[in-house]
Parts: sequence; C-alpha cells; structure tokens
Amino acid sequence: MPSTMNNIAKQGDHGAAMMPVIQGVGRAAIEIAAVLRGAVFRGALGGAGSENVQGEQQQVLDVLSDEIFLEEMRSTGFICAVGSEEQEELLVIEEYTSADYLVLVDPLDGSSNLDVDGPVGTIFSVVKRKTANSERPHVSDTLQNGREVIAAGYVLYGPSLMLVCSVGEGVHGYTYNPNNARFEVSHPDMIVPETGGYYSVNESNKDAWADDMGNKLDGMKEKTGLGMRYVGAMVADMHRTILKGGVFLYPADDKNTTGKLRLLYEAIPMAFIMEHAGGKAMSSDGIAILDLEPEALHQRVPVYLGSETNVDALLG
Ligand code: AHM
Ligand code: MG
Repeated sequence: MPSTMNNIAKQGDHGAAMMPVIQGVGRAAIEIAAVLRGAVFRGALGGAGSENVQGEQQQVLDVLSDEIFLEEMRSTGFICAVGSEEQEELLVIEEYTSADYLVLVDPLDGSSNLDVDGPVGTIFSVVKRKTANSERPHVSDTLQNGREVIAAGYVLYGPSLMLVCSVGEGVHGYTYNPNNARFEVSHPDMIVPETGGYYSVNESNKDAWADDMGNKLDGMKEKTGLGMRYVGAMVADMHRTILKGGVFLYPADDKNTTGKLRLLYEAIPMAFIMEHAGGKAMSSDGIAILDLEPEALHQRVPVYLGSETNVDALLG
C-alpha cells in the first residue's frame, strides 16, 4: 500500500498543524490541473485584460488559479489571510480573522508557458501571524524573515501532477495518482546532489546583469563545463535543479534592478525547500535568501539556488 500525504502529520513539530493546509494545497492543485487541462475548450487561454500589481498582464488562468487557491485556503478554516502575486493587497479571510496562519502564494507561476502547453507551477509558504488573534490580520504579518516559515512548497503541473513540500523535516515529493485520486509519496527525502550538471538562467539578459554576473557565469562554465537548461517556469527549473543538481539563477539586471522574482511567494518558499533538501539559496551580497528581512508584500530579489558547489562556484 503506497504511503499518502497523510505522512505529513507525523513530521516534526508542525506536521500535524500544517496537514489541513497542505491538504488544501493538494485540493487546489487537483482543481487547477483540471482547469489547465480543459482551458483550450473553455476559451480560457490568453489575457484576462487586466494587470496585476506588478503591471504584468494577467492571464485568464492566473485569475482562475488565484480564485481556486484562495477558496481552498478559506475552506481549511486555519488561514486568516492570503498574500498573492495576483492581489495588490493582503486578502483577509473574513470568516476566520482569528485563525493562526497566513499563506503567501504565486498561484500560477511561469504563466508565459501556458499558451505553448509548457509546465507551470504553484508556489506557497505558510507563516504564523505576529499580530494577536483578536486583531485583524495585517500585511506586516507577512513580512517575516524566511527562517520563520513553517511550511513551504510547490506544485508542478507537468506530465504528472506533483506536490513537493517541507514542514521543516526534510523535503518530500508526492505524485497525484489518477487511479485512486490521491497524492502518494513518490520522492521521499529529496536531497540536492552536492554538485550537478546544469546551470539554468535566461542568458539573453547577460549583458544587462548586475554584480558582474556575466563574467562570473562565464568563469563557472569554464571551470565546471555545465550544460544549460531553461524552461522559463521557476517551478520546473527548480524541480530539475533539486533532482539533478546544478544552479538556477535570476540576477538583477538593468530592467529588473532588484531582480525579477518575488521574495515572499517565490524566493523564500523555494529557498526553504532548497535548504531543507541540503542545497544553498542565496541572494546578492552573499546573503542567504532566508536571512533577508522582507519590507513589502511584492518585493523582488535576485536569486541563486542549487547545489552548494555550483552556487559557491558562481558567487565565490
Ligand atoms: P510569473 O510569476 O509572472 O510567471 O513570473 C515568474 C517567472 C518564473 O517562473 C521564471 O523563472 C521567470 O519568470 C522567467 O522569466 P524570463 O521570461 O524573464 O526568463
Ligand atoms: Mg511567479
């Protein structure tokens, strides 16, 4: 009998408390995957005609995924508010304002892949509120150092549907089994190889990179002879980096002067997973992503994630 996601409840100090939330993420993943599969028949591909807070065109599927995720978090009864890439302000769940936890989410990451049937993902993390339960949750509750994160993970909508998460006791991968409609443990105790074979970056931005990163990447390539892979969806690029090793980076550049990826719902959850899988997760200036002090809900940061040897070879 294969082990299911119920094993999360037995993991560490937070497993039991996080179980309903991660089950909620699992339900959202199943619903979002179904919407993605049928999108072309519902005319749901393409732009929604709206912009998110970062001035990016929202896709219809970005908006639908956001609604599904929020509804599943609401239904857990354990979440007082959600900070989402698709919502400018913190979304307070009015029925449960005294609940203990907040979720940060990028409901559909890599959405430029949607029109070409490429992989996309969902990225999330969970923090405990700082304000008293008697108060209304506040955006300041989301601005917590990554070391305070209780659980984090991602969903990969690829050839199979996978949920990879950690409640602080190792990183475990679960694959949705369509035969019994359950997530089953498929990748227990995921460990990033100490060194890997690939670097993953949008190299077309090289001339615009900050921090002398173009020369550093060239130096690393000369020393290590790594191959290159880039999907353009952080979840897919990170998943490969965890399984095969190597380094994924999105440096600051002339256009994205503080980096492109968002600290709270992209960089921190992925850094949490990377560190708990034995890898390294750095921002610029040699600071670990999990040690950054967040200042704003939609703040962006440079990211360097992967096998320790490869991250050090790049930044060292
Ligand atoms: P999104 O959240 O709007 O989809 O943007 C984030 C995505 C990441 O998944 C990916 O790593 C990166 O943007 C790709 O950016 P680029 O197209 O500039 O290479
Ligand atoms: Mg994203």
